[in-house]
Amino acid sequence: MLPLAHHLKLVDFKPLSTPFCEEVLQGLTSSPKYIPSKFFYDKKGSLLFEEICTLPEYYPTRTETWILNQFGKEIAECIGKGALIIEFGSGSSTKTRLLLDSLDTPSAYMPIDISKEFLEESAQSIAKDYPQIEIMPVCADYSKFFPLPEPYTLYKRKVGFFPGSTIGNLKPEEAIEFLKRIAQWCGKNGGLLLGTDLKKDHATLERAYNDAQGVTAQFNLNLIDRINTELQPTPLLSGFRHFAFYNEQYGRIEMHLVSTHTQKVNIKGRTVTFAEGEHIITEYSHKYDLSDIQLLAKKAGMKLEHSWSDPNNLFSVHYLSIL
Ligand code: AVI
Repeated sequence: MLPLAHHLKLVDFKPLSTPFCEEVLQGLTSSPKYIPSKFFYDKKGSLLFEEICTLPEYYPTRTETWILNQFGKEIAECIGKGALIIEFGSGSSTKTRLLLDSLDTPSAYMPIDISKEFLEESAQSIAKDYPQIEIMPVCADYSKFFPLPEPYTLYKRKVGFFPGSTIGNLKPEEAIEFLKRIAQWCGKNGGLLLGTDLKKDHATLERAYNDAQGVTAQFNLNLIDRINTELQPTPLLSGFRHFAFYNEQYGRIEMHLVSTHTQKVNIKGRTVTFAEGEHIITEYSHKYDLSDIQLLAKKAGMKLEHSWSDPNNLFSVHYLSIL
């Protein structure tokens, strides 16, 4: 990996994550059983997710990219000149480039990510391609509040960027808390550019999470491989199948793993049993229509100023101002 360029100073809050084993044990001894969706993203899971984003059935990534390209000028007008763009969970910063290309003289970009390795690489590459922009990478867990490092207060206008409909993976009450933290970080003159997946016919939604090539199934089942590998020598879970459906009542896709037979494993001295047909919840992916976003914004002390969508109303990008 390249060393960080001299002018790039990464601020490392050294975020600690709870050990995989403990969280898995807690989830598998709860009723109903669950595994937090953040555990999808080990090396293999991250590669599978990249593949999902290119699948014909998985429309969110290409549709959001289209929206950011198509409405770049209008988005730039909402954001205004000389803003500090703060991206939460910046990953490879691919969509950021589209945004930075459209913006009218952005001053600075602060990518925040829990993975230091990923962050260093992408910050380095953005710094090389956008030499006129100050890049301030921060390694931190944005699921909790922390004080943003200086000189962020120097920037009069601070705008958060949270694309990819990742907000959908939070429960509604968690999404409100997250938006409230963004409001605290970006302050009264600031805003948020947010990508969300829209509610639509169930067949389109369910196809996106049950692709013909079975990549989403592999992504889901990778959790079982992860448990079997990382919790060695004891767990040996087997015979799970992928299950994804749209839950109309909660407006969300749910991904589950279903045990096809009765089984028993030992995790850290605790016996975990699975009945035949028992489900483990692995992900919620909430879908929002415009009235849902308006309500969400209101509850978080924000106002929905503008929304952009594609001609098929598959996905939307919103600009929310902080009140
Ligand atoms: C990351 N997140 C927004 C994806 C989604 O659609 O909820 C994760 C995903 N799960 C299955 N396919 C994609």
